Amino acid sequence: MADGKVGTNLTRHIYQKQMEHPEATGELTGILNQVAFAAKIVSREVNKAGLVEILGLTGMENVQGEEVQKLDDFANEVFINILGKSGHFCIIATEEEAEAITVPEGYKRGNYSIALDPLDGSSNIDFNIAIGTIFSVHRRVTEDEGEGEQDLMQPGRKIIAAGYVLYGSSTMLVVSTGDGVHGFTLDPSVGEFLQSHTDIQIPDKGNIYSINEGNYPYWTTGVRKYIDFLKEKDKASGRPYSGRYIGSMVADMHRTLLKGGIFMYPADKKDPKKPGGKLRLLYECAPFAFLVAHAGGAASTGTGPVLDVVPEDLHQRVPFFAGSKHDVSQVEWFVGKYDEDKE
Ligand code: AHM
Ligand code: MG
Repeated sequence: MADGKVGTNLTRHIYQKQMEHPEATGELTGILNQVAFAAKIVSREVNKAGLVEILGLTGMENVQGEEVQKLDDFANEVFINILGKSGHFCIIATEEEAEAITVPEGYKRGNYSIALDPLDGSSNIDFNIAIGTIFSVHRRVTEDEGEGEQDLMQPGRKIIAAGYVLYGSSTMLVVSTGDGVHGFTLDPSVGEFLQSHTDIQIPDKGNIYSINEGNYPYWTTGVRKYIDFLKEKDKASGRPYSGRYIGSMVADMHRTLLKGGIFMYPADKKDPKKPGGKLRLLYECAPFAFLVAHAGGAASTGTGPVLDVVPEDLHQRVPFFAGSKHDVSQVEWFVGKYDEDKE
């Protein structure tokens, strides 16, 4: 039987942090609670996903005669609904929606903006492989209605809170409000996120690289040479780096945060319409850049910090290299040496 000792849950953790800053308004506590609430609902559906196939296929009716929604559409709606009506936000952008979303009629317009990818890892959703939610929060900079998009178009440097939810073998929420990176694991029996990781720090150097190597022919010379280099004997360990690639950024970055090494999605020449690679600045790269920076790591576009990129478009894509400081500076060196022409 349990001994009755209970760790800290997410709410208490944020509340304690808030007490350390008497000037805090408590809004961040409210924001993270609302994100956690939405994440619990999405987590419940993710866990049932395999059964949906048995009950009725997406877009068709299940046995109760209800329409079964696609999981990513469901997650998108849950987050928009909960966050839009929370009173904390003036504007919301999600990877699923072409335009930013304003607060519904009758609800308070808050002091923050939030950008999120409600369910990242779309290619893994149907296969019982880890997927996730990514989010970042900025303080509102506009005063008037109608100017809202500017509240989203702020660089990662100005993020005040970011995090992700990993729907894996357990559901985890990892978050930073600029005061360390902390992890909470969902105990489904009590419906609470309990603190499981305190002050996550990325090792300065890792021995794992994570990239979709099928794109090798489409990369620049610098990136190709860097990957070739990682396959040579590493001076520190006497063996080449190991490759690990799940294809869900949240899962690959979670491992990178805990074990070190480097996660990459470089620009490639596969699709001329996507010169910045695949990953989106607002929903994927900037939040993770903020988290790795607060865990003692680094995130780069290959030529500079991701945190300094000022968004020009809601759905802008940027090349992304993130993880251990040593590894990120090494890829920057290869890019600097071989990719001056940017091919
Ligand atoms: P998504 O937003 O459509 O899910 O795409 C983003 C995902 C990331 O989670 C992952 O790192 C990447 O796409 C994988 O892409 P690829 O299949 O090209 O390797
Ligand atoms: Mg995504």
